[in-house]
Amino acid sequence: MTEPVSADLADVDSLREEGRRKMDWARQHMPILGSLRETFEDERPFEGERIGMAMHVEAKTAVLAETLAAAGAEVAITGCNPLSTHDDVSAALDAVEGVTSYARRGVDDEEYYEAIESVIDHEPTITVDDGMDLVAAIHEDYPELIDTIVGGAEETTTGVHRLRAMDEDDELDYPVFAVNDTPMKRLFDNVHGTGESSLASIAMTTNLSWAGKTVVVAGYGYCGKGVAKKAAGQNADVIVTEVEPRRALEAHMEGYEVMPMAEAAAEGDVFLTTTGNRDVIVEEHFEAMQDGVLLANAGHFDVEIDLDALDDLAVDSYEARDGVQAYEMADGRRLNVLAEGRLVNLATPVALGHPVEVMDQSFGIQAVVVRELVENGDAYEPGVHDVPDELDKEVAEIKLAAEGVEFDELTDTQAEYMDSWQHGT
Ligand code: RBV
Repeated sequence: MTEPVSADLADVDSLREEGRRKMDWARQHMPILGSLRETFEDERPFEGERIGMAMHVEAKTAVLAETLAAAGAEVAITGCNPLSTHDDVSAALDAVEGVTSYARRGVDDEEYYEAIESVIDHEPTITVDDGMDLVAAIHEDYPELIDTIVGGAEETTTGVHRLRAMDEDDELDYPVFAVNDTPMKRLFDNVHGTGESSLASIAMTTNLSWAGKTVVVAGYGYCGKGVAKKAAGQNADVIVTEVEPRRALEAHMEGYEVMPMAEAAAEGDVFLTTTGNRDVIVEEHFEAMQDGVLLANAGHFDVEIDLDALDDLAVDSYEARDGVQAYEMADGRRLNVLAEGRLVNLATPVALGHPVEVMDQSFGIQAVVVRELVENGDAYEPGVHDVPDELDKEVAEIKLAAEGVEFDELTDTQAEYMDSWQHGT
């Protein structure tokens, strides 16, 4: 079991101050959570609930945790990636009434899972996950808690993918909302968030330019689309690799070059994986790459680039810059891996995660989904559930109101027309 982060850090007070400053900044740009928080503070709808969270513990996530606590919940949180925690934010969050944070940056696998167990020790009634590690640990090691768990929410593509596989096997024993799959999340967070923050993190970590580069984007799902679009927008030539024929065709029609990784390997200056699958860049690709290439991953887990094979091929390896590990090949070529192949937008030393505005949307959905579980949890069977469309629209409307954007409403005649099949030529 891990101690809360505050017990574990030197100079906690100044860390807290810095963490609080980051949270205050994020909060100023999160009108959706701000609006929900006002009602939550008045009504305290989560009184008596214990919310266990495993998420990237940085400023925006901290604002979500604080919002859930403001609604009356007892919140226990840890990280969902060994490198994405901001210790100052974790310390500031741990000082918030009703919140305990166990997140530390740079934990090893054992410490990572110990912190998850510490969260589970709070006996959560609701889980909020990013990647499904919390749901998995509860089902594997603490199944006795499942009876009192109302439900959960899952933030990311990989987590939803794992949950659906678990559900198919009839192994998922409580309801979980697929927050990732709802429009207000994935059309913004996955596309714009991943696109902007991955490129920003790579640029800040390397101080290198996008213009004039050839960027190979592996995977043309929502994340890959965002990365490809933003890289092209920064004047890079973009190559897309895909395994799904319609996505390959979409990328082709969008104007990108599409080719197998075996060919792209020799062409690229920067490689960015977004597939959610393992072994996307492997030995045969490393062998074909040019000197000086950058290798980075934007998928949830560090399985897309085969670092063991790269390590075996290398005659030397050294830290070329903070967050950049160079692997030198026998022929002198250097292949540079960012953030140990972990989520590049969150795991480099300078990474800040997705921009605040998109996380406000994703976390706005998280907050209303938790409210739905508290209010109507009994109505949901164990298994993966789509976010009810009304909740997704509610969050969109709060955001539009905050932006001062007005939009049209259907007239009664239009609504009737849309609902009928009788109107023809
Ligand atoms: N993500 N969180 C952040 N807190 O800064 N940035 C990205 C943050 C989430 C995003 O929603 C994505 O689905 C997930 O991280 C991948 O782990």
